[in-house]
Amino acid sequence: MLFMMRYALLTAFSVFLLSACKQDKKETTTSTSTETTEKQPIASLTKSAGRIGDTLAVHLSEAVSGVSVSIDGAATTGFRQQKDTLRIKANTPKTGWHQLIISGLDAKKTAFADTLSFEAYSDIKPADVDYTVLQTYPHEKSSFTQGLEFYKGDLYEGTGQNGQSKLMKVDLKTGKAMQSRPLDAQHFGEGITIVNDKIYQLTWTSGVCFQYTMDFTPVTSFNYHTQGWGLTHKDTTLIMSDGSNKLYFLTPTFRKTAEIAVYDDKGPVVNLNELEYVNGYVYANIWQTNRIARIDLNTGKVVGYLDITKTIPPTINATEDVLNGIAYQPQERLFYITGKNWPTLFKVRVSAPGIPASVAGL
Ligand SMILES: [Ca+2]
Repeated sequence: MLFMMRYALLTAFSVFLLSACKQDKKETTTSTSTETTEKQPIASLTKSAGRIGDTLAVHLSEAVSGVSVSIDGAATTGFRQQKDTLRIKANTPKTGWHQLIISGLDAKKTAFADTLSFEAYSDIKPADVDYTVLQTYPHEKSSFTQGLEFYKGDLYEGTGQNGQSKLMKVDLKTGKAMQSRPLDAQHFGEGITIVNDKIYQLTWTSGVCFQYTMDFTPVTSFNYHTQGWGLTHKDTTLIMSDGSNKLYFLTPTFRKTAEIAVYDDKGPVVNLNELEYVNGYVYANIWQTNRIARIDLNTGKVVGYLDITKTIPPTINATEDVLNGIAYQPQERLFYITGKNWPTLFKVRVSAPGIPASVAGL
């Protein structure tokens, strides 16, 4: 009996010890994790968007010392500290979102590093790009234009709408299709471009780009995870839009290699649609507007806008049948523009400060 009581006491004591140990461990763990999670950032941006070259104001919640600043991983000396505010020059070469890291010693002389983000708008006021209509050509009113491009002197067009989407080689003088291939009804055709005798045609929401030979025989197809809107190319790099303010750079087999975010001096320029690459710039139709943006591919900045309001055919339903279709004819150095279901294709000469005569055909 005595033995059993001793055993019971010993067992109870052991259980108490074990649970006390567990409790200690639990408390220690809790206290450590609380300390880590409750550490608030010291640095915060009072305004997270501004133009390139603007000064960003970073509020500091306590007295800090030995401050270092980096933008996109590169240390910068372009900042000064005034009491509880850091003033940092937003000198980024490209528009879009950038990473800002503020590090140093906090009030207790403990190292801190806070990561912030800021959005850089363009520092350029876009120029007004003027134009002159040199000639008009008929355009099929049944063509819901989504892609337009010259290749080796011939005009190619891709059209949209489920059940009506086509790839066409168009006779410029008559506007009639010389060659035409319909897409299956489940696909809504979008932008086209031609690289090394291979035609690429995007689809809007199918996530598929079709590739054809020059006689419109399907070769293969590629998949992507965004919507498909506009398509053009620089050398063998495909450039694609998806309705956002992004342009994506892709290999000929649709592997993404880079992207840029397009901004003017007022903010992101969304709804980038049909595209045309010419000498370092992409010309982009902006969906549901009468404007074409001229975009510097090195910076993401819109450097000019071409507004074609005065040229819109009066008979069209301007809310649906929007401007969409830009093709550059390199031999003539002239642009051809049209819209969805427009009766006319316009040959135009463009002119603006910064557009060299070799592009504008001046
Ligand atoms: Ca085009």
